[in-house]
Amino acid sequence: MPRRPLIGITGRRKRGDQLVGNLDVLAHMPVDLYYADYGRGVLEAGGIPVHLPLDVDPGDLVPRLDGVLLTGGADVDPNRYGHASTTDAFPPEPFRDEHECAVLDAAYADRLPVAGICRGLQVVNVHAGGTLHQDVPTHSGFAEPVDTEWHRVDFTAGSVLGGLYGADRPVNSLHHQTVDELGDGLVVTARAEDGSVEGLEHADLPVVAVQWHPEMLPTRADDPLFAWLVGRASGSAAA
Ligand SMILES: [Mn+2]
Repeated sequence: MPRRPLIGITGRRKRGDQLVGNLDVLAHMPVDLYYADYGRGVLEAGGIPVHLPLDVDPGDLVPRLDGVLLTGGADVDPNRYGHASTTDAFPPEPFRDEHECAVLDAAYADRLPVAGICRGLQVVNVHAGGTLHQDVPTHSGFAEPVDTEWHRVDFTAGSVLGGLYGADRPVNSLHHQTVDELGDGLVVTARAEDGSVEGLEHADLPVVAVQWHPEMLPTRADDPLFAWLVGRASGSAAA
């Protein structure tokens, strides 16, 4: 690979007092963080992960990247898709919603490859005008180890995800929301056995998103989604 592509990784904001063992005097300080396994997946696929701080204007930073990974996290604020909130299990972080929608605006403007994982898939859908089911407990495997194979996913033949993963595969399931109405320009290319949306692609842009967490599975180092993202970001069109 002639040049290892830079992949921007989004994250969330906490307060110092939400970090176990942190100094009391730092309790009010903002902390930006993301789970390192997202970065490891990018590294193992040959890319270089860079964190996108929430205070940076995505319009300034995203055009300097080669690709973007939208990561998991809290619920998208239902106000963003015109619904009243019906759950407080994972309170929204509207600041992050705003930031990630601006990241997508900038990435789409430059046709950068975008991968979404879990909340990332949901942000892609809401950004495109779609809506979410706010609580789907049958997909909330939060009490089991994170690599537990929770349900099967079936992929659409001929789609990007179908090309990456084949006909089907077992996945983990660490989400309590799913896609309801599909956003403009998006195509569902993976579903769980109960019909829930587990994968999306954009009809015209290099955007692929999954509802499960490939970075938490033992197959992470060889996961095709990370390979697709880094491959597209390096211009080698892996899929
Ligand atoms: Mn699921």
